[in-house]
Amino acid sequence: MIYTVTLNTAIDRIVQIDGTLTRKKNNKIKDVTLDIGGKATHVSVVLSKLDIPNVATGFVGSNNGEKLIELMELKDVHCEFIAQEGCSTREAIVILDDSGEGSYMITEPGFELTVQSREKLMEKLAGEVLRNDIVVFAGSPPRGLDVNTYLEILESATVNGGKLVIDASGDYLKAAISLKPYMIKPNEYEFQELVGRQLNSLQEFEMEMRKMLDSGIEYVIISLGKNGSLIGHGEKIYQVTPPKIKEVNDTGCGDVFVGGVVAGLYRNDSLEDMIRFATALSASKATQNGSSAFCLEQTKELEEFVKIVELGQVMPA
Ligand code: TA6
Repeated sequence: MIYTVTLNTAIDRIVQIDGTLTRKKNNKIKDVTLDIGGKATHVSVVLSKLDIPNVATGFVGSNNGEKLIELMELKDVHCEFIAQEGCSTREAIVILDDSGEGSYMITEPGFELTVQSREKLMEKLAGEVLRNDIVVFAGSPPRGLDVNTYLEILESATVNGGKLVIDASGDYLKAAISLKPYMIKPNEYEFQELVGRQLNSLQEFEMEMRKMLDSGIEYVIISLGKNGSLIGHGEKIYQVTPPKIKEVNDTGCGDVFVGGVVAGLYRNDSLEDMIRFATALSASKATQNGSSAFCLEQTKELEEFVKIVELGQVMPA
């Protein structure tokens, strides 16, 4: 089974502005829609779309959590969230305009977890996650959750041999590394923060990635936004360039990419097939308005335009 855990779920309010968002001007709204937010939730959307069994868990607030669950069930995601009484799931405001320069994202901090809520989640994960189940933790931690408690939650998913996939940042990512996760997916800035220095060339990234892989992390994936990703597994490190598309909304692209990678792992795809699929899927997401929207037919078409180059290869003379 695959579990996706969103500790700080969100409902995305996608606000489409007429023209370019400008300060000191009455910016007119063209359209407002609600979509799934919170990162690991998006991974579940991808898996469910591909008929891959998965459980979406984490926390919602009892005041409006039903709305998020409704949005997820519309996309056939099986939800087992823990609802904390008297709290509201946060809103993430995503502003799109006609500038073609990407979205603005403004996120609320979310509610503080009670000890009871987090114990419920830990019991659930410790009791249900079996050996070799994949458990994806993605997104920001809830307000006030300290690093040690975050680590305890992660550990609860590993007691019976669950494999951790971590999309986190800062001290939380650093702490997660101590558990030798199966996969990490920082962006380029988060990775540099993790290794504690600025990396000035592809070779420097490659070197640090190799150290991480040698330390026992199976997959080290660095997302580079529009520039694609660096993907390392075993001895191999690839530089991946996505296809050119007309970007509409970049929000959620990284999460959908993780969903594509996890789907590839579940299907036992070759590394190259997995990379190609996840990258094309994420590119398809960027062409859509919604933060959890993508198109599988378009993904198929985009796959052939994904460029994959293996790093560290000695070129024939
Ligand atoms: O990556 C996009 C997204 O999942 C949005 O849908 C939004 O809800 C946000 O990220 C939440 O990110 P955060 O880092 O605050 O957990």
